[in-house]
Amino acid sequence: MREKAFSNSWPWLFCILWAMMGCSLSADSSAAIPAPLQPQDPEFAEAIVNPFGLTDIGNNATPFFVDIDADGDLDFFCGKLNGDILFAYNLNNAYAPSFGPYQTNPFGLQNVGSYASPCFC
Ligand SMILES: [Ca+2]
Ligand SMILES: [Ca+2]
Repeated sequence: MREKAFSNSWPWLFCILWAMMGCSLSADSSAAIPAPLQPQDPEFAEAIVNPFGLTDIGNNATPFFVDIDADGDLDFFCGKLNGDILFAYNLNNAYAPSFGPYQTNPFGLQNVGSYASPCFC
């Protein structure tokens, strides 16, 4: 009987220890953990226009990035409203991309008439 009473007291003992630890942790952790950001208070860095050497190619641009030369970085394809597809190699690397000059309809691609939208699967 005494053994059973002892085993029944473990949950209570655990709760008491947990509460004691929780009290000390909550006092320390409240100062260390910053308040979570709220969705209504986002902070954005200043906008960068045409980064990585890419320039404005007009309305209805449909960019797509794929590693066409298998060198480990993504290269740039972009469909145009007039049906052309522009292409630029990533001349740097995957971590700091820098794109070369645009080529129009390379690799045997042809103008598709309007609203070109390249996609690689
Ligand atoms: Ca590449
Ligand atoms: Ca490259």
